Amino acid sequence: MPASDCLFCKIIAGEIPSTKVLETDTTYAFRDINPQAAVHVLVVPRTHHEDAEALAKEPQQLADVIATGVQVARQEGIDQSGFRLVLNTGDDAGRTVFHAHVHVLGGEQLGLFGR
Ligand code: D5M
Repeated sequence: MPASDCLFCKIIAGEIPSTKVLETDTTYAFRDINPQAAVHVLVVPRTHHEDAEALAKEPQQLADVIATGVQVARQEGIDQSGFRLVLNTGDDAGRTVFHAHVHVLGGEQLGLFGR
């Protein structure tokens, strides 16, 4: 079920432009508008799940999003050099969009976690 006021639902529906990286029956991957690494792609489930907690209740969807993230890394040529999959949840993590999404980051040496 798309949420009518959800940015990423609108991107999936093609109502807001995005730079597609790849898509599957259940997921859509596109370039982050504000890249934090040489490669920064977002992977979203096509169905609206607000956050990681909601997505975790749909194990197949969660698996599909992770599998697409790995496929993105392979397609972008960073699967051998290394990459990071990130799911921000809640205020302390700086989450800004309320449609679950996995960040695929890589293409250069990444900084450490935390502060
Ligand atoms: O990350 C939300 C991410 O979504 C953040 O890295 C910017 C990205 N973003 C926001 N709007 C767009 C559009 N229109 N296209 C592509 N990327 C976008 P979070 O984990 O919620 O902090």
